[in-house]
Amino acid sequence: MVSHRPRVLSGIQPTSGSFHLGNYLGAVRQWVSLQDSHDAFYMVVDLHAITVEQEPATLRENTRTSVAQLLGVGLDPERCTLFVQSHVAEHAQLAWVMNCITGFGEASRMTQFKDKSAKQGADRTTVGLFTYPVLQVADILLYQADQVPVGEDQRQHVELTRDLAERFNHRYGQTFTVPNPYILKETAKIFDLQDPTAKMSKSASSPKGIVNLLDEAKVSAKKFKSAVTDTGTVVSFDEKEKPGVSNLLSIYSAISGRTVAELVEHFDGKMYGALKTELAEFFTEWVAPIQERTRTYLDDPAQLDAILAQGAEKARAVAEQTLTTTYDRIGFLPAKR
Ligand code: AQP
Repeated sequence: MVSHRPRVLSGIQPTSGSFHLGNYLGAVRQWVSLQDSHDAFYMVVDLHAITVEQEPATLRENTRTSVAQLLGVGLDPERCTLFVQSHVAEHAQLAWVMNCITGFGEASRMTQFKDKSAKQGADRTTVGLFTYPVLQVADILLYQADQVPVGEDQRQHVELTRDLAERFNHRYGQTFTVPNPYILKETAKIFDLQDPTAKMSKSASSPKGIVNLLDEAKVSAKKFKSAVTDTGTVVSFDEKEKPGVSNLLSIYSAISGRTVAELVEHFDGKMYGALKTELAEFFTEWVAPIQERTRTYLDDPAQLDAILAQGAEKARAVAEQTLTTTYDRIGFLPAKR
């Protein structure tokens, strides 16, 4: 059946044993809500993960845990296409084509590469990390996605996708949909609890500022309670003057569904400690069913495999079509079998 709903595509790396709140609030939560209004394609991007060294058994385990978490937070394989990137060979194939129309200078301007390679040092930085954004371009264009739900840190990569889609279309004729980023302002960037000027990130120097969905709830509660807050005592939302308190309010608002204004009123006359304690308690209750559902999926590997097989088949059907058209436009001879 041909869907006339706009299409969304997004991915998440299996580079950790758990998603953190930044991944969830910045991206994955939107994936769940877009399932009903959009023709949604979501994947665990294991090809992206190997741009830094991965231990094979850990990568396998993290890939399964990522899929289980996506199901645990509410993705429904009947309402979206959920798959693992390496199960669809066309990602790597289209990435090569995209590599060949990307300028070296253009790729060198990607800030995430600059940050990550600076942290890792030249000797440990791979060519794969350099071309990571181009693989991401291929991921998006393969599915002719209209929108890409991601956090703010991915905006530049979606811009690159737009540029390359337009370049290809201009050179070879209309082939790719030019996508738009789908970034929710309120949760575009969740900050580290210990350093509220830096994004919550699994490669942060200390785990104390990162809240993981699958950590024991009491560990996360402790992190909320010892979050760095700001000078003053009044609970108010001011990202410049009160980045710590504002980050806690954004998180609380996003997981509770209450507006920031409502929360500020609720904490009127109370100190920062009250906000931290209440958020820690709320989070504990909120995360329990997610953990429970994730565990249920992890306990049934055969079911996970079946979901992924079905997802890959649906994804391949679209990806094959795009790649065939792309190869033809470029001038590759069709392969006769
Ligand atoms: N702090 C964040 N706030 C909002 N959104 C975020 N995302 C990541 N961190 C935040 C969004 O999560 C999605 C999946 O990202 P990924 O698989 O690329 O994960 P990542 O970027 O590897 O996660 P980290 O923690 O940021 O890892 P490192 O430290 O390795 O860079 C994306 O849509 C991303 O925007």
